[in-house]
Amino acid sequence: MEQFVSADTLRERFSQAMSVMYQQEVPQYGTLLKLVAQVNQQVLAQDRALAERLTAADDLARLSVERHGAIRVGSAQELNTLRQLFAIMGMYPVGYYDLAPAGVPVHSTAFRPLEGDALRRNPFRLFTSLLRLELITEGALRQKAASILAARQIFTPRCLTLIAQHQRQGGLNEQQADEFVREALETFRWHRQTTVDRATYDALHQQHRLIADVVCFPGCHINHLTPRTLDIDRVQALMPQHGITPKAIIEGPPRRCVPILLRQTSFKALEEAVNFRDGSAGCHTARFGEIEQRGVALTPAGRERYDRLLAQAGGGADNQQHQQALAAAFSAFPDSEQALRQQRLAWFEYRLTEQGRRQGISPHADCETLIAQGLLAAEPQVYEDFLPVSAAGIFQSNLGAGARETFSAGAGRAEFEAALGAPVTDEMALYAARQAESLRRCGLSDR
Ligand code: OOG
Ligand code: NI
Repeated sequence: MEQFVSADTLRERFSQAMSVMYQQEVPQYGTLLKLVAQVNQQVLAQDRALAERLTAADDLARLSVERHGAIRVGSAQELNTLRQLFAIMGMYPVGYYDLAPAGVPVHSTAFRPLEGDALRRNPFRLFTSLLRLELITEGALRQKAASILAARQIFTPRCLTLIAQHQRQGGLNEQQADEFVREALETFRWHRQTTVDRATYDALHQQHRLIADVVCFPGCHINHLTPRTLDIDRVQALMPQHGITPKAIIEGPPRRCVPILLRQTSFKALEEAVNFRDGSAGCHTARFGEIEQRGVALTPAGRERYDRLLAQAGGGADNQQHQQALAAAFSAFPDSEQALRQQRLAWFEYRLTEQGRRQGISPHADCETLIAQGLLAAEPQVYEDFLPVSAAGIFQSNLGAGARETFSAGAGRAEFEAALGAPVTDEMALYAARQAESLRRCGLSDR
């Protein structure tokens, strides 16, 4: 029987190829990567405990690989084919994010690995947004956008053949895998040549900048990649010295002793030269670089409290004020692993310690008591998903200072899943299952 290349290996190769391509396309992203690596080295030199934890978790080698990227597509068919393409790399749709209420005419999911082993091997995921054409108010323009999208094919013929072949034979051999990565990459490449004339671009841009970005190009260019930083505040502060203009604020929760969820910031999208079909030249602003720092995943109760405190904190004029307002609001949020466990605000993964295995434990024992006795250990589960308010903030920072119209669109999730051709996995169910499974392995009943 033929040897197939594993999904994890394909994802690893694909994300590497994407990174190389993006650094060539957007040199400033390469500068950001260097800055992030520098700051990571400084943090590790100053924080020996962290360095040891990362080494023990076998995380050090993967510190510099990208954690996520983002793309935007225009039609159900495109989204549906992406689902099939990403499945080959072990990336499945998790979570539903409706950004319309925040003034961004898209809804989204993240294609990502589901299992702990796959995430550890390479966590690369793609935040994928589907444009909601129905939110274009002017009928003629909506029709035009739809027909432009219907006429384009964002996948190479060979890529489609390889997807079908994978589905038939259950995998790809070494040579097909190489070809698959190369062909899949083409879908996400930048094209300086638009598929429309200047007037069409302007009309769509006028409706919403994002609409022009999705509709006017032959592919769905990768619009950013995001490495992991060990100190997001420091990188944000250092960006200007490196000729990089950061967005005004760091999105997400404030800095904490026990980091929660996801903090992210980006640099402003660059103006890039494009050519229109009528031969005229112009520019387009869509592509940027981002960094992220992840913390523990929150339970529904924890998440509800996070959302409430975030709304309460409001926004500050600049990042410093914003972070102060957040810190004040989040003083009401417990900041120790023990409190997060006891109040069931965050998800953990449990394992018996050496002593616990030797001694054995009663299935109904209390977790905190066992931890205090040194029989049980709890590891925070990293948040692997996204935050709609933060995502909207990242989008908005690249959409210019135009008016923020909000859209309201009902039945979003059902429509999205119909376009996708599959349900999205509920992220909470994944964290809950992982915690329950870990308790079961310890011989403890779920609580
Ligand atoms: C996606 C913006 C959201 C994130 O990390 O939350 C995002 C986009 O601009 O297409 O990437
Ligand atoms: Ni992002």
